[in-house]
Amino acid sequence: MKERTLTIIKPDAVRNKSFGSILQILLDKEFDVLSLKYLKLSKSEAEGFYAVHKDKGFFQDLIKFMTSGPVIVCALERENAVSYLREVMGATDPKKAEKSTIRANYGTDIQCNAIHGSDSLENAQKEIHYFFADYELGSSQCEEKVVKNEVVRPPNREERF
Ligand code: RTP
Ligand code: MG
Repeated sequence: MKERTLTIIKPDAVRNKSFGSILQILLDKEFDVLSLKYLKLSKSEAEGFYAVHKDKGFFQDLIKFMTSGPVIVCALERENAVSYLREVMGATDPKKAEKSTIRANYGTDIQCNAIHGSDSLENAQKEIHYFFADYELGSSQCEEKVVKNEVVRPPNREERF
């Protein structure tokens, strides 16, 4: 069944310019991109996103890391997207991750591990809506709404030029 999940390409992978390669891997693994944003998380956005870890010893370091530079947040769709993304990402600690995984190839250590992926379908829903409004998730949905409401439709390419 097709599922949606959320990935974040973390500040380390944006800083070292491996985000293009990571996105290409996801496309090659047949994830569809529903929406994508390049942004810098505020402290409160990062704290809210990782609230489940607020009592962990690594929480403050994690927030500092996640706000240290821009990230790319991306809503993805695929068959079994949640578990397959986790498989493609590899273990949290890149040193323990399977050799072919994104974290093994692009991560540095247990904190700077290049990529986030939702860990359950329920969290995926919550995390996608943390960053994206419904109308941002997929151009086909937008077009359908525009046509139904008989609002002015975006011109096609020929009409625009
Ligand atoms: P994520 O949520 O980012 O996909 O990572 P994950 O499920 O594999 O791991 P999780 O336990 O949820 O940890 C969230 C992120 O916190 C940082 N971390 N640092 N210093 C440490 O011991 C430590 N442990 C975790 C990592 O950036 C990890 O991905
Ligand atoms: Mg996690």
